[in-house]
Amino acid sequence: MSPEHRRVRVIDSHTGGEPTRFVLAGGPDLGVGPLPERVERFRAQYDTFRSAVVNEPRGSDVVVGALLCEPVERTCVAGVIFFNNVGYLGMCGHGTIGVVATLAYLGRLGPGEHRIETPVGVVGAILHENGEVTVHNIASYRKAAAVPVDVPGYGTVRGDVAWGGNWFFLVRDHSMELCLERVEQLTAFTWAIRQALHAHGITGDAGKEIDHVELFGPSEKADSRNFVLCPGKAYDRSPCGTGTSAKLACLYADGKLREGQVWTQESIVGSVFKGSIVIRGDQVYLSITGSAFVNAEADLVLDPADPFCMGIRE
Ligand code: PYC
Repeated sequence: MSPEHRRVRVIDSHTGGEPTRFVLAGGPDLGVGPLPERVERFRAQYDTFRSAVVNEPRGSDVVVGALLCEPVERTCVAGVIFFNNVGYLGMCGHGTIGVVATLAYLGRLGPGEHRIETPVGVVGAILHENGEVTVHNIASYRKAAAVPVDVPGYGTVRGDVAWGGNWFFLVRDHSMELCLERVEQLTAFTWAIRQALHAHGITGDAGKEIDHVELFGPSEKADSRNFVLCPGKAYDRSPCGTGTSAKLACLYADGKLREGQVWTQESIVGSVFKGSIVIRGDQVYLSITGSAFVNAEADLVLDPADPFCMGIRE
């Protein structure tokens, strides 16, 4: 190992099958200040580091990265910036569960209540004695119901536009069977929806792109099964914490979910999150419970002589 080689300390985990690569040391110095500003610095000056960590040949389209940061709020056990194969996430439910399980694995926190700072706000996290983690997400809400969008090759598709820490288009009425064998068709359908939303200027608040598309169907072991297309075209192996938050905000808006009622959301690979809502003022707050397992501790090696050192990018 020469002095030119750079080491990046990571711990990998998965939450319901969806991987999280937690960067503990060797990441870029993003300075101090609010996390949204540090995300912009990350994007503008160190985006190749994002790609080096999660993209091939070290990672894959599915890997979500989490960069450990000094929190601004002293009551927080950690600050975290989530990123993926194409960019940065506001919040990440499965990733937060993975981060808490990893910090517990390292002995940096124990069972009880903790606070984690993310670019979209502080979230609460309870590590239970049995290893499960409950995330208390930021407020979620439905922006618009049953929005029609003309999707080339599929006709008019209706869905709800909702926020759960990321922007989602949630589709209940479709003819697709939600099973692993159909992942290619499901990906093609949801990608076409995403492109149609963009083409028709259908966005979240402040013109924010809707970069997650979520389909729902019946489940044999939960209240619902989903398929979630993530921003970089990978599908979420977990039931998606922010997607489940968006879903429960819509159910509440439709009068189909009461405060405290538990909703179980199954993913396309069969993993399950439990969710419920609490109302504070006129805001809907979600709790999402799931489990994560650490599956690797490693030093990534960044060799400047490697032509794919910073990952394969489109
Ligand atoms: O669990 O919120 C989530 C998530 C977002 C993207 C992938 N997983």
